[in-house]
Amino acid sequence: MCPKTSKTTPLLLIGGIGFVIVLVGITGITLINNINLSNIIRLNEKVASDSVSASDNQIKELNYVNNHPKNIYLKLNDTLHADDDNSDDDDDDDVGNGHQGDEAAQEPGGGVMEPPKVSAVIGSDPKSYEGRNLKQNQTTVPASSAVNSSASAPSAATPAVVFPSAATPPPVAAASGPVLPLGWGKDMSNASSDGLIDYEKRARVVQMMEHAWRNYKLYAWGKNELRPLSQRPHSGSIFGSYDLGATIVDGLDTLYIMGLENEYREGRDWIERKFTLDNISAELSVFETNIRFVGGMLTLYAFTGDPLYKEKAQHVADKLLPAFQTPTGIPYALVNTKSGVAKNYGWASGGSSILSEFGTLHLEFAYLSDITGNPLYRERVQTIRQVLKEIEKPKGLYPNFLNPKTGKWGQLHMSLGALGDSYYEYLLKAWLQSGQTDEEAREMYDEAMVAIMDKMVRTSPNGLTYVSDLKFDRLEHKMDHLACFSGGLFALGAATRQNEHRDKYMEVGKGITNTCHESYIRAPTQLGPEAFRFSDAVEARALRSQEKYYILRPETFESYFVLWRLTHDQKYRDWGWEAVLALEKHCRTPHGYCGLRNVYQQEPQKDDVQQSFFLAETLKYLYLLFSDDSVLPLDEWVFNTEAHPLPIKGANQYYRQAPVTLPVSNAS
Ligand code: DMJ
Repeated sequence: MCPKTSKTTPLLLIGGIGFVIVLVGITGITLINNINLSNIIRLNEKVASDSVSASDNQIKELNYVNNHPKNIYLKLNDTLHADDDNSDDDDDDDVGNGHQGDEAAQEPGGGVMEPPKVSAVIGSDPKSYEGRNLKQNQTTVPASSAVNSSASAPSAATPAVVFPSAATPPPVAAASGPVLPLGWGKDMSNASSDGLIDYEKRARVVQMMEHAWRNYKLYAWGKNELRPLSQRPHSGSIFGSYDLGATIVDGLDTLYIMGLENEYREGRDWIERKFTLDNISAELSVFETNIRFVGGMLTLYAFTGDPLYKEKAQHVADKLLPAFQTPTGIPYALVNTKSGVAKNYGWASGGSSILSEFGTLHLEFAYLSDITGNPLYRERVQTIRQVLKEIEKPKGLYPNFLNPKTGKWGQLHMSLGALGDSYYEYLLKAWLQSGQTDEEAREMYDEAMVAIMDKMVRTSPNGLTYVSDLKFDRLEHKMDHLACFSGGLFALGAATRQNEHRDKYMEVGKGITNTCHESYIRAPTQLGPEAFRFSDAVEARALRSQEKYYILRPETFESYFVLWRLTHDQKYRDWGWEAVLALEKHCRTPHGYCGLRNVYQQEPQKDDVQQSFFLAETLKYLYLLFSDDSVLPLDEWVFNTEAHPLPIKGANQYYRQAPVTLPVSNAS
């Protein structure tokens, strides 16, 4: 034994040394190749640690092929043209293609698809508006005909998955079933046959989204927002330091629409395993939590049919319900997720609730009732509606403050910007969401907007249309950036009903959008200030230091998008592209996007906050601006105020209505 051992020992030693040399060599090469990937590795470690308990069968089948909104058309046409001899097999050519002063401050292409057609009054009038149409056929397809019909392997027409960035990390865990065939590479090689997709510009927006998401993942994963300069989480946001993943929930539908599959999977996975409001004692804004978390989850549920999102939406909404326990049913602004204690902001006029907050719950709560079968949520917002319908309105206008105990108005301040804005938005959109059956909402919208046009919309000496705030009887000739969404709102009001106000709505909508663009191009940064004023001396410029900032807000781009869809006037895309370039020049940093402290400086200081709405809204609207009209068509989808698209009842197969059940919520 011993001699044998002594002979073999040197051989083993030599062999071992050789093995170690080879191993070190391989490792060295690998390290060199990966030296610039350290951040990605770090990122994947972070995700992997989150994923440690997730087994494959916990990852729900995503079923993009059948459920992705871009494929609605393929499926619809498969159904509608099944017997159509004229249809060719060219599917390959189808391209999937603060409101309250917050912090006090959407193809076809060849094949069976026809080019987008339209109606002037969306969904009802066969004539085009200004010769432009959206989509003529408003088709309802039984849910069974398209959704979940085949979780099959990708067909020959399914393009390879090509992701824009080599830095995209691998999936956390493989999902069973087909993989997302969004076909970015095919789109690019096929070029636009109908001229409606601006591939290059849209790809740039996708890259921006990747950059924003990647850095959020690196430095703030699971936290609410990112501080790009300090490369750490932003705990001073409206959702505080609680790990609610606001950027994940807010940005996830944008990832889905853009086809960023890996990123989408990571976000869904985080929501499944980490997102909860149980066992935390957070004092949350009812409004912000609703529009970002409930709204985000509802859109994801509509897109995917994944019950996870329905459950989470209901979970969040239930946490908000205690805020509605007031004598009038007008909810408080803030609610503690543990105790259920609710209250209003100390600064709000005489303990008032805020119009843009309690008035911006209707879309989400109504849809939640329809997909859960629980009427309770709709009842809550219907109560708010009745209070607002019956209350006397000074000069036909809605003041920003309403006391939830007395049901009386607070200070007579009216605004289409901070504190008022999205209330008006939800009147029109509740009617649209209902399939244009909620006439009460449309009437309230028309009455309010006619009063606003009369009392608050003005034209500057040089012809700029703006909507001014009104304080008691005095116009303050100032317009908030937040009010820039109203260009699109007026235009959408015009495009959806042929009434006596239609031409005026369109004129005002275009005018406001133009003015907001002016507020951008009059700043050296080409980005617009938080508020801008009109006087004999200035037009569309901020005067006060505290209104010169830009926090990555979306409202102006939202109006560019809506006006583009309704008119196809190239200028709206040009304006959007100007904005993309300005964002890239001034707001992009190596680690995400920041707002600016003063848009009038050549080299403005950055604010070190990447707002969650930058991913939810700003980049989504810019992406849709460069997409064709079949991506989230406006006669099938209505956007909540955080740009989360919700399906239109009777017009959209993804509405996913549930049978009505008895109320089950125990949180009322
Ligand atoms: C978003 O949260 C929503 O658009 C809200 O209605 C207003 N404020 C921000 C974006 O600026």
